[in-house]
Amino acid sequence: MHEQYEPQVIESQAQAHWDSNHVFKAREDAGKEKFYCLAMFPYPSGRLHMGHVRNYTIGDVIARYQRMQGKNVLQPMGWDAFGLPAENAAHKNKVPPAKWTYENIDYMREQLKSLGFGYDWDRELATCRPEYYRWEQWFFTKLYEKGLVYKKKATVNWDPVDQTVLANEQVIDGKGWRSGAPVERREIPQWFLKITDYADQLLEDLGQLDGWPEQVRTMQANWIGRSEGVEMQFAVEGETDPLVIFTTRPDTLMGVTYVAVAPEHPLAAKAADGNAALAAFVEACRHTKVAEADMATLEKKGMDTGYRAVHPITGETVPVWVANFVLMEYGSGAVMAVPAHDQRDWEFAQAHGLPIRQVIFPRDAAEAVDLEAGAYTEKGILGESGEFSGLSSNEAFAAIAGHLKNAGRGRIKVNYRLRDWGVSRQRYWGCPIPMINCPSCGSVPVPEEQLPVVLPEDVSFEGVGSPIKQMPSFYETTCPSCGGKAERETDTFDTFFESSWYYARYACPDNDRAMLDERATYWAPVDQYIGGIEHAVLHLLYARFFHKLMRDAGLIGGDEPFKRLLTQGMVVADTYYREDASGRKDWFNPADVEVERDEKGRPVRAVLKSDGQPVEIGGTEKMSKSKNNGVDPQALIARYGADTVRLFTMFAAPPDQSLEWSDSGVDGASRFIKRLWRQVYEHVSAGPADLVDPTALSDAQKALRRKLHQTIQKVSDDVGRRYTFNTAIAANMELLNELSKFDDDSTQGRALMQEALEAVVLMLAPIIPHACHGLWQALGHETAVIDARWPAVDESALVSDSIELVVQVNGKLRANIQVPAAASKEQIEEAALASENVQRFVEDKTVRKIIVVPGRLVNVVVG
Ligand code: HQ5
Ligand code: ZN
Repeated sequence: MHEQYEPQVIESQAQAHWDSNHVFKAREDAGKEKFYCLAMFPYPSGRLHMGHVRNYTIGDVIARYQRMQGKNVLQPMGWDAFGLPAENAAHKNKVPPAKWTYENIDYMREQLKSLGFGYDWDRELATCRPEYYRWEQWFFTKLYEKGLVYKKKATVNWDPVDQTVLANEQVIDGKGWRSGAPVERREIPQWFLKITDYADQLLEDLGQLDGWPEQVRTMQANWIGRSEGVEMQFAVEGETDPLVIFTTRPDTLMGVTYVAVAPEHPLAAKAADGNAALAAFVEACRHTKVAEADMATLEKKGMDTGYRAVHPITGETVPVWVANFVLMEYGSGAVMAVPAHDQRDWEFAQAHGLPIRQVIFPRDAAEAVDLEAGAYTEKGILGESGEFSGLSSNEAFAAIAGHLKNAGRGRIKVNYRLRDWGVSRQRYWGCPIPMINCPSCGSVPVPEEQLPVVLPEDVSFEGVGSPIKQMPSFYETTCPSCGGKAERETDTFDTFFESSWYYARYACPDNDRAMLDERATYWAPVDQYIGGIEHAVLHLLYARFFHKLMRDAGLIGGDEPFKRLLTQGMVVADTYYREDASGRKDWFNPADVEVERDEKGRPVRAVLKSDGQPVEIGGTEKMSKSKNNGVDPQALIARYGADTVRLFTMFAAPPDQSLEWSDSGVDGASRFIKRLWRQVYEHVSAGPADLVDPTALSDAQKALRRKLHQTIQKVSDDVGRRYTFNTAIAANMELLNELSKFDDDSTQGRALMQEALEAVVLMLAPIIPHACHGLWQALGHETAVIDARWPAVDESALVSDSIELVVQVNGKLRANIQVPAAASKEQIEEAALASENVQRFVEDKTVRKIIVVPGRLVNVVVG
């Protein structure tokens, strides 16, 4: 063993051992309990971010811990390789997206390897490879045959800079999430997956996910948005087709004063025909840059169509308006408006002078309702509602639904907020959608034997738009159905398509005959999934949906893909800047700044190292390029070694909290490993140690051994159940402190030191696996620590064999004594009287009586 801890040497030795022995190769073994540990695979963006390091360290610690429990562990890694960044880089650097992507993968793979993560690299996959995406193309055609895929023209969020459709949650404050450009609404033909067919299951099965954070389950439930209501028909005067309208508040039906339709509604188009002003309004709405998220705060614009709708109960007619706040994609594109009891309807009515009719009254007659100030949206008692007056809102729900049903004009319906998943993207760097458009047959799926539809990788990336849309060699084809000339679909899949099933493909990435095989059933579900909260809604919902689709196609077992979910917090760091006269901020990297801190470690003053002049302190924020507060993991690995980086990221915060970057924390982590190394070095330098003989220990030795096993107990719980790795590390640090003070060269003393150091090395092995590899060898083991088991708690070491009693003299506390746990009454009395303090108070008095309360106290009565 080297006296000095040399991370570079140790780490390459440990990694060489793992590599040459293929220790992380996972094999299906029905005789062993499996554990599938998965961290969300990265976009190959160029270099690892500290956030990745944190995410993957958490996963690796859990995987290594489970391995030490004797489980058959699978921990794979791969690349979410399609997507916009590669295209952006291609434009910027004039390299094809494929080349950029593969180079990044090669670089980042080396980074992951240098961190010592225990991946089964034989299962590595990249979603941009035809071996991978051919199967999602195949699956898509199967879903098409099942009727779970359809094409429709739809209004989409259009990002005019990135030239692509955005999902609703990619629109932030009406702007594209990457480009920041104001989003427009457009209508284009799109492919959709019928996720709404699974809405009820996706909601219901959340009940199985008790290993998920409550917050994420709630987000999913809200996104699915189940509501019960009534769907009814409002006839339109002079028209054959009625308006179909859904409401969750049928109790307010008697308060309808108008009906509103979306600008894209057919009735709006019909009304606009020959009404130039209305046509202009409808056209203006089409170009209004507004996303769904902003609908609530939108200025309520509208125009009367001139049509009149017939109230399904009273038979009265109300005007039909076109309104910009009604979305064609939600429900039928028509809503009944009850301005007295819906705030949006109220705002619209106020803006356009429409009547407001109150039909819901507070239960408490004393409660005031001010319809001048806004809508009254509470439930209550119906009034001005004909035969329904006097009913509560809940009673009225049933009564009005029943009335409509009997009249053949409505029914109770469950509605979901969830929309079908639009998977088309007008981008190049994605998986080609395997469909052919034939002038005579329409949409025809690419037959299985013609799959995969390979995306050409060698493309020039000069112009705007997708190169394959300008490449006849790609899109010109013949129709598989009639043999005539036809064109391929040139849209590609949303990249969430690839990430929806990768977890299953890791089970059998080499299968070139099937999407999945029985190995997927062996490994599914993922026992522990680890990733960022940014994927709480979409990725996780789509993956859950895909799992059910694959289950229903007989490809995999179980209902859910991810049994347990851990969402790790962000990595944040201090920010520093200078502001110029125009208010523009120039951000400086923390590495280039000299900081003075207060006793709590908060920065109070900072100067730029290069010029010694002050910079402003901007607070802690998520590490980002824009604030230049990122710390490059590579530089840290080079300086301290991977174990220090791993230890710091696990020690600085519990995994679900944000982690504040601190250079001194990194130093501290490095010092701790050195201290551990030193302690082991000193111990083994004195030669081999015996095994502990628990019956031969002194009191001090017993106390230390108790501390050791208490630590094992706590750390096992922290790592195995609570996932509070920070407190597990702290407990080991505390134990090591005790060990360094334990100066005992006796045979049992050295045996105990050996036992304790071994336990520390085992407990830290998942976190600092390289150092522990070296230390385990140094402690005299032939086999490597990677093959060792997690230390067991020796229950007998936990029980203390002496107890403390308080001794009173005439009822006054005079002393504390230690007696053997098994001491007899006579022995206790003897020990109490022998205590110096007790003797002082007894002096020459006569002991009348001694009362012993077992386990608690002794009272000596003198007089
Ligand atoms: C983090 C950072 C950066 C990343 N490919 C997708 C993805 O998010 C995942 C798919 C399953 C949809 C975390 C992030 C995620 C993992 C990979 N991370 N802080 N890729 N600054 O490269 O915590 O939350 O962006 O779990 O690393 O991130 S990724
Ligand atoms: Zn055809």
